Amino acid sequence: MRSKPKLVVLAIAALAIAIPVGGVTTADAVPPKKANCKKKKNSKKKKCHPVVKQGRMTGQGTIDSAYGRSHHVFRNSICNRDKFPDLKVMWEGNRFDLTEYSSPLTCIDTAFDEGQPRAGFDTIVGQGTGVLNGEEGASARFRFTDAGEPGRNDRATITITDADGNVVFELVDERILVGGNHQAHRK
Ligand SMILES: [Ca+2]
Ligand SMILES: [Ca+2]
Repeated sequence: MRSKPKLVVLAIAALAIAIPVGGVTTADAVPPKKANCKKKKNSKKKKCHPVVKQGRMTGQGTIDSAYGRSHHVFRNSICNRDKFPDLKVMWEGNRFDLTEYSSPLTCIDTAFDEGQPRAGFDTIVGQGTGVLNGEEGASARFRFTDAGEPGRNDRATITITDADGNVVFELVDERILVGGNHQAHRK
């Protein structure tokens, strides 16, 4: 009957795992940020787009908006990585350079069609810190979509905030109508 105490210990261990302290697991306490989820209209449910782990997007675009004519460039934005931040945004004599991602770049496959070449995704979502007109401490959130060719159907969403937290530039789902092209790549 030597195995009995061992069984009791195992049972207690199993109970300890099943009932987390305070009834809240770590996963509950820190909900993951889901850049790929959007709340559906007239529904409490969120629709989540598939996240793609491999690929990259390159692109640039010129847009006329309430902030004047702007130009954005990203030369090599790699899915699921936080290396090589390279977003530049220029408008009306202002310039923002992304210098660090605050989380890995998310690549998602939405209802848009990236066209050729097939990349398996069409949209990148990212955020990070950077330099605004030579001053550090600014930040940006952005979302770029490749909707195939020509580039005029590609989309850009950008919010740039200065070191004091003021929004200094914003595009919300604007088509790149003046010129440019976003291009998703599988590798
Ligand atoms: Ca798609
Ligand atoms: Ca495109």
